[in-house]
Amino acid sequence: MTLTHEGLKQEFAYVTREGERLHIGETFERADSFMQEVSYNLIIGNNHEVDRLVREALGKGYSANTILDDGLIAGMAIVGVKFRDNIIFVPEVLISARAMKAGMAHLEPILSASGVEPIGTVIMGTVKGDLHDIGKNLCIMMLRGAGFVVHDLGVDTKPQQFIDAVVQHKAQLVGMSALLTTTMPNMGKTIQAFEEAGLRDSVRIMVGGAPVTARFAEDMGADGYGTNAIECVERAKELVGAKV
Ligand code: B12
Repeated sequence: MTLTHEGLKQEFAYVTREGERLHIGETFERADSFMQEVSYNLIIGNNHEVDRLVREALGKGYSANTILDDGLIAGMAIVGVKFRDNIIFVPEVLISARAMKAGMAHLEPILSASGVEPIGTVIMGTVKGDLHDIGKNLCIMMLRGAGFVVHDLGVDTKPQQFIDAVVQHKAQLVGMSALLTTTMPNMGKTIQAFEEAGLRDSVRIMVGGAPVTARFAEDMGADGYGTNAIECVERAKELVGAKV
């Protein structure tokens, strides 16, 4: 693997599990030294530098997708590993999340700009008890870019809030995000609430978030599942019957 950035080499040393070394290593394999610089600054939480580098990268002709995947998300993968292994704690993760947002602020208008007719209305939210919103926000960005109208309910969204929003906006689709194994069951509870309200047949429901699996999605009665923002868009298109 070609890791040219000295700081990132040291950060990668925190990734010790075989599968993770392979997966994260593959991303850095295709990331050039400039994208590695973006990742490194995200990991150390330097939001001003991430802001500057992302602007510079766009100026140099890097695509928004490349910067997102090979710079920002790749860096966040190492942040996740360090957080899990107690090398860093909540404050450091929040500082990296702030750096991620600084970079995403430049990418969002590009990823969202499509100018196409709306192909459907989606209600998106992170489920009750869960405050993670970076992945959900990425999905929203990509859905808007693909021509969906999206109403964002934010984090810690109760089942009734999803139901009220669907009724208010006459939405065809609901997207739920969960990042904690303890909040995943709240997706199933929200689906149940739609059933109890007599609205289950009038709406399609998709779910996602790092711990969610296809099996779990199926068991709880969701209509679709996706592992990333691209799949979120693909699922949304399938579920509203649009051409993928
Ligand atoms: C950033 C972060 C935080 C930040 C959140 C900031 C924010 N504004 O989001 C803060 C510091 C607040 C935080 C807090 C906590 N966190 Co946290 N956090 C993370 C971290 C490092 C990154 C998550 C992230 O943003 N990933 C990047 C995004 C792009 O990926 P993603 O969310 O998976 O989203 C993608 C896909 O999943 C998919 N997707 C997402 N949603 C949807 C929806 C649909 C419909 C579809 C189709 C697809 C889809 O598309 C997205 C884009 O590609 C993860 C570790 C990790 N690597 O996942 C831990 C992690 C999720 N956190 C964890 C924990 C334990 C916590 C805390 C309980 C810690 C504590 N002791 O307080 C609290 C819980 C707070 C709460 N009530 O929610 C654990 C969860 C473990 C578990 N098994 O449940 C993790 C896995 C860390 C770990 N390895 O231990 N966290």
